[in-house]
Amino acid sequence: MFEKILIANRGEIALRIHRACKEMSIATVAVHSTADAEAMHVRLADESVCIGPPAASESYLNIPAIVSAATVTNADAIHPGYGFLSENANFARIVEEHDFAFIGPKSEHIAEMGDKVAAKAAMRAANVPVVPGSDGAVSDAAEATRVAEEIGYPVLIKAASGGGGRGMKVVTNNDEVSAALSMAQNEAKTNFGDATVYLEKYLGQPRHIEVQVLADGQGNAVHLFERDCSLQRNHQKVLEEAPSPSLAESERQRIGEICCAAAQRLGYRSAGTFEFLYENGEFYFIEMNTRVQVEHPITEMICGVDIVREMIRIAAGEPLSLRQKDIALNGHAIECRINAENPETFAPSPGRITEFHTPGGLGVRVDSALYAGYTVPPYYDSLVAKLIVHAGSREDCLLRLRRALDEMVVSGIETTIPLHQHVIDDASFAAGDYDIHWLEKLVADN
Ligand code: MV4
Repeated sequence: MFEKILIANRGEIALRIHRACKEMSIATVAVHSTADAEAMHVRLADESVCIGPPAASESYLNIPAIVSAATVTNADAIHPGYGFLSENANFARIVEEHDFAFIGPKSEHIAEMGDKVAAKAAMRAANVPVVPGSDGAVSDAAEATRVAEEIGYPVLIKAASGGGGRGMKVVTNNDEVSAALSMAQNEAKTNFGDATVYLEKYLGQPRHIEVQVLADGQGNAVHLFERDCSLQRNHQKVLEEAPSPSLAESERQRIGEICCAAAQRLGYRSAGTFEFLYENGEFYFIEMNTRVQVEHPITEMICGVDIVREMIRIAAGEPLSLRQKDIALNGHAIECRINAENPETFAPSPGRITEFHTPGGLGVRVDSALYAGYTVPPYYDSLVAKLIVHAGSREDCLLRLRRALDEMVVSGIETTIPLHQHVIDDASFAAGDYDIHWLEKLVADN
C-alpha cells in the first residue's frame, strides 16, 4: 500500500480524500494556491506545497508544479479528486511516466471516454443501450440531414469533445440542419478546440440516472446501484438522490449488470460512472465519467462502501475486495449541494464566514471545508458544503433532510440552503415526479 498520497485538489473533496488516507494510515500532501494558504485542506494535511497564484490555470491545473510537488515530498501516488485535472488523460499519463500511481483509470480510458463519439461506440460494442444517432462523427449538412431523417426529428447536435451541455443544438426539421450544424461546429471548435460533432435523437423529458461502478482492471467489477441527478440548473446539479425513485428493482439490477459487464469488457480500472438518460422505461447511455463524483456520498450511504478507499486500493494494485452479492441497497440518501450563491439569482457570493454550524444526529453527514472565520475566495467553484442525509425510506429521508436543513447555519455569505428547503417542500418532488427540466421550471415560476 502507498505510504504517502498527494491530493491534487482543494475544498471538500480534498478533505474527503485526506480522511480516506488517514483511515488507511497513509500520509497526505496538500497542494494549494496562494489564495488557499488558510484553507482547511492545507491545515489538515501532513504536509503542504504552494503551487502557484490564485488562478486555477496557474495552480490546480499546473501539471509541472503538481508533479514537482509530488517529487519533492516523495509521494507515491496522486489523487486528482473531481474537476481540475481529474479527467485530463495527459495528466494521468505524465503522472505515471514519473513513476507515481494515478488514483484513477488508465490514461487511455480517460481519453476514450473524453471523446463522446468513441465512448458511445465502445458502449455500443459492450451491449450498453445508447441514444439512437449518427454512429460516429457528422461532417456535412447532407449527411446530417440523412441521419436526422432516419432517426426522426427532433435531433440534437453535440460536440464530441464536449459534455456538460455546452454547444448543443436542437434541430426540428431539414431547413434548420445546415445553420445549426455550422453553429455547433464553430462553438465546439471555440470551446473545446475540436470541431467534431455528432447527432442524437433528442429526448424531451428524460431523467438523468447514473450507475456507479468499481473495477480493478484485473477482471473484477461491481456496481453500487444508481443515483438520480435530474435536479439541475444550467447543467449544474443541485440535489441528487439514491436510489432513483423512478426505477423498479428489476430495472436496477438489469442496468447495474449491464454496466458491470461493460466495465469488465473495457478492462476499466477505478471508480467510474455510466450516465444515462431514462425515458419511458428505457435507458440511453450518453457519457461516462472517469473520476470520483461530487455526489458519490449518497452511494456510500446506501451501500456502506467507502468509494475513495476502494479507488486507492485499486490504484495500489489490489484486487476488488467486494463481491456483488455482498453489496446490499440499504434505505435512501439525498445530497443537497450548498453553494455560496444567491438562492434566487445564483450570483456568486464569496466572502467571510462569520458563523458555521453543521447539523448532526443519526443519518446526517456534512462534507465541507468551511470553518468560522474562513473567507470563501472568488476564484473557484461555489460549492461550499454537501449535506447528505440517509434514512430507511425516501419519506423518512425527506423528513430528516428538512430537519437538518433547518439546523444548518452558514452566516456571512448567501447560500442555496433556502432553495433546497423550497424544493423538498414541493409536492411533485415529494412524489418523486420530476425530470431534467423540473427545477428550471420551479425556479422560473418564482
Ligand atoms: C441529451 C438531452 C436530450 N436528448 N441528449 C446535457 C449535458 C450533456 N452531458 C447531455 N445533456 C443532454 N443530452 C439527448 N439525446 C438532454 C440533455 C440535457 C441534460 C442531461 C442531463 C442532465 C441535465 C440536462 C439538462 C438539459 C439537457
